[in-house]
Amino acid sequence: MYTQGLDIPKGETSIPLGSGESPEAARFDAIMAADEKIEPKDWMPEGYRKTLIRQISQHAHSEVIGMQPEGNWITRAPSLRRKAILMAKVQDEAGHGLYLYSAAETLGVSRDELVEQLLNGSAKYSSIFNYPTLTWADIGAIGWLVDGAAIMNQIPLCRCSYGPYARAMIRICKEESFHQRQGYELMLSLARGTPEQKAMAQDALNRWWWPSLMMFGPHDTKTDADGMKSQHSEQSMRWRIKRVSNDELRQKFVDVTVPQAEYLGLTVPDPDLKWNAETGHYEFGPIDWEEFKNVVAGNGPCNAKRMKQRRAAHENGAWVRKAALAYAEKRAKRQAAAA
Ligand code: FAQ
Repeated sequence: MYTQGLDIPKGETSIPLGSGESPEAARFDAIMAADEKIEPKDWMPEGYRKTLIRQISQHAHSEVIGMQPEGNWITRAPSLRRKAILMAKVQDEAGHGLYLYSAAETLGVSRDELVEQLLNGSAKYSSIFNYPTLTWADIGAIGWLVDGAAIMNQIPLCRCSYGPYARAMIRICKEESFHQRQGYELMLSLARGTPEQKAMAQDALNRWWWPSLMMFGPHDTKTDADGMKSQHSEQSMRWRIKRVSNDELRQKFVDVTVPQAEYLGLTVPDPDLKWNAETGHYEFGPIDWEEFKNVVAGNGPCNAKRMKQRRAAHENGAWVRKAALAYAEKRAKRQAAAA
């Protein structure tokens, strides 16, 4: 059974593509070289398959766990319009989880196995969803910053070399774009509202800014004193799973988002933030990787709560899975009898 983590067979990490030793591997290499898609029935290196299962399943888990911080506000949305928008958004996240579990299943792993890995703690989900949504402005900040970061990361995944993942990402990105806009619009309403509402928006930006930068994952190279470095990027980029590195995406996000904060009249909580006219990019202060490691290790503000709620939802949904299975069996029997 597939387990999470860097479980790539020895020797394969240093091989750029399929290795070219067999006709199938040579074909894999040719598909990569032509920048075409690998499909489920194509031969693929074991490391490629495992890397995809790891990334796609972590992504699926993130979408599903990501419903919790926002779901927390559905009953307290300040108007019917805001409630309808939020409900639609949270439902979209569930849909994203489903497309992604389905894409992962094409790699020969079952959804049950993947869910089990999440529930037993061997699979990760995005660090960002372990932070609390304390005020209504947090819903705006999630849409603007978290969905904004998610789109930045996911647009290049539409060109991922694995067909089912790339195709799932195209639809997901369209929906994420609506999510980002509704978040920004919510922040704009608050920023143009009463002084208390503007302060609430600023407070949400203060709390979500740094965790949003952490979402992109560790640095590409070992630049930090604590040695945080992306382990998978190099190989994943050779396999054209990742098309743009963690740091490049983070920088793009900062460059796009800082002017948006200025338009809102809000201050990005980073005293080191400054425009560099020579590079054409914003420079920003150091990321607290200790906080990131701590959250990923399960010790963030809401990890225990998120997993408790996810386990309860799984247990409470057991009858639905049982009923769906019984129905499928009944239909299959009927169809067999009719044939
Ligand atoms: N949190 O070597 P790398 C969303 C782990 S969806 C936790 O750079 P990789 C929509 C990483 O897994 C948000 N762990 O890894 C939404 C690895 O550990 P492992 C999710 C993280 O895979 C909005 C280790 O660190 N998006 O927001 C994180 O090449 C609102 C080393 O890292 C995706 O999953 C993190 N932030 O690059 C929903 C997008 N970052 O597995 C609801 C697809 C890194 O060896 C509401 N995923 N780690 O144990 C990706 O693009 C990549 O997997 C990265 C990480 C970029 C996240």
